[in-house]
Amino acid sequence: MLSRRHFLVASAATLVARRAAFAQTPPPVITIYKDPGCECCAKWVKHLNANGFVAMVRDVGNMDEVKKTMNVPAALQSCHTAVVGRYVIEGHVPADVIKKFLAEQSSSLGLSVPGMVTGSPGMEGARSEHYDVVAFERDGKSRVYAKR
Ligand SMILES: [Cu+2]
Repeated sequence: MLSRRHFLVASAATLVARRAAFAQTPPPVITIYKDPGCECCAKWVKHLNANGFVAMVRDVGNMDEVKKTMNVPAALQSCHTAVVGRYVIEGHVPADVIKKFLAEQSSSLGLSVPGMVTGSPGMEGARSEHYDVVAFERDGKSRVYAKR
C-alpha cells in the first residue's frame, strides 16, 4: 500500500512529467507579412492555423522591402513572406513541410514555393500542379527540399 508521502511524491512526479511533455510541443508561432489585399495569402494563413501553427498576420505595403530585408532570393519570391523562429518561409509552403524543416533544425535560411502554384495550400484550383519546395541559403543558393 502507498503511504501518503509516497503518493504525494508520485503525484508531483506526474505533474512534472506532464508539464515537460507540454513544454516540448508548444504550437510554433509564425509571423506572416503580406499585402492587405492578398486573398491567397489569407487562405494560406488559414491553412497554417488549421495545421497546428499560431499565425500572426502583419499587413504591410512594402513587400519588396520585406523580402530584401529577409534575404529571399529574387528568383524564389512569391506573395507573402513569413518568419518562424530563425527561418524565413516564402510563398505557399505546405504546413507539414514547414514542420519537418523545423524539427530537423535545418541550417538553411528558409523554404520557398516560388511563384504562385495552383494546388498549393491557399492556391486551391480546378487542377493541381506538381511543384518543388526549395530550401535556400543566405547566399541565395537553393536546393529541392520536397516535391508535391
Ligand atoms: Cu499567394
